[in-house]
Amino acid sequence: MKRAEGVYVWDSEGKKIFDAMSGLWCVNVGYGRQELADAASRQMMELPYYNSFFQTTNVPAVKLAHKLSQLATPVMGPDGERRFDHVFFSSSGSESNDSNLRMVRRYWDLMGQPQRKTVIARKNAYHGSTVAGASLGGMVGMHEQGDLPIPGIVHIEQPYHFENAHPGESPAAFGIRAAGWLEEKILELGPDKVAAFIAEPVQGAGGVIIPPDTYWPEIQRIVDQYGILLISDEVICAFGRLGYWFAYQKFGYRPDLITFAKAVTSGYVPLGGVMVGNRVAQTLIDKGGELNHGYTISSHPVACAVALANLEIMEREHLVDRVREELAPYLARAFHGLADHPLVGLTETSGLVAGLVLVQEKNPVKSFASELAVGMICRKHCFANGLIMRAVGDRMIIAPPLICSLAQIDELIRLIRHCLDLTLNELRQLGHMKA
Ligand code: PXG
Repeated sequence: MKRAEGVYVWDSEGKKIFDAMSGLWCVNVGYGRQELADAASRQMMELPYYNSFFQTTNVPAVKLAHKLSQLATPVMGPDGERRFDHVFFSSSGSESNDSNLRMVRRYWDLMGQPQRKTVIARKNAYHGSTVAGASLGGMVGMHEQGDLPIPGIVHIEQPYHFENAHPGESPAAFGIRAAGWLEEKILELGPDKVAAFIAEPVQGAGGVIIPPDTYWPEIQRIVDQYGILLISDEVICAFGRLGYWFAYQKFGYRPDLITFAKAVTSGYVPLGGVMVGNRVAQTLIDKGGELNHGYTISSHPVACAVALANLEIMEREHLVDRVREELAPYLARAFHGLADHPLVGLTETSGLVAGLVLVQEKNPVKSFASELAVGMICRKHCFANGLIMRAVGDRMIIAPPLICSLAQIDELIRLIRHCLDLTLNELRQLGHMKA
């Protein structure tokens, strides 16, 4: 890719492409924002770098931590208020989840329960590419390379109704049953051995897997009952993607740790981090003293300055409210309109993420043989026709920038339909679909 503006990127042959993936789920304010370049340049001249070890910090980092803690509004629960007054900065989602694993284990050591080591995660989850990130993630293809997961990380099945529900099981009933897999795993391991549960509010890289409404409340009940920490990995879902600053606000649960990265700077410069809830923060600080953890680039002043400017744009342009009130309902209506296409077996949206499943037959549903890699056929047509849409198996997914106009959403849906038609034609020619 060579250059970009708004929701479009241009490749090295000069071809204009609708970037319906916001880069990689991150360019929420769109491309070409002068303000972000200015913020970086100003900060580079004022203080390009200083470390945050040895009791030092820098002005943009303090301001950004304060801003983020205001956006991560407190939630009330049976054990009191969960507040997010502390932020640990890193440069990526992976490093943030590595930090989470260390903080969680340190927390339980300080609580006098060092045997609580195991973190429960989910199959098909994505939590990063470092050793801890890939171990927490549930991607078989990553586990196969490098002898992962590391000990002390186990996985339960994902809440994917389309694949994992019993015939005729309602989404509501399935959501409760899927959350129950967490309870089963806790009981199997022994509740006094379990440190935390980590999950994405909506699984992104796994193919936009949207849990039924009943799932998160039941997960909250279970983590409360067994007293385990809850890590909400919001690397994709935070900063307006689902119509809220943070996704726990949409689903109404109470995380202890919130992973963020990507759209905190709209991807313009690398920055990630963890919002550390009061339960963990107080223990780490009051009982633990110094936490021997940090990166050279933690709290990078330029990254923090760009993040502040990015959040300012989002506030000034009311992007989060706009997603929730206008764009998400508009996209949902338009995207569900694709369900009449012969290839489309399911359409789902949440905020500004959406996924559809390519199927060979719709009634009853018959999936394509996986060797056909039908998603890759569709993706090839998308790329060739000016549309970036991701394929995850047979699921085609999008996460467009939050600055999309309604006309651009219409344009996006037209492009998707056109590429579905081309895919259908190719599959017919190959004899995999009835003419
Ligand atoms: N958690 C989640 C939920 C993510 O989506 C990470 C952690 C890791 O962040 P870093 O910054 O270390 O990459 C991610 C990253 C895909 C894809 O195929 C998604 C991600 C990364 C690479 C590919 O959709 N998400």
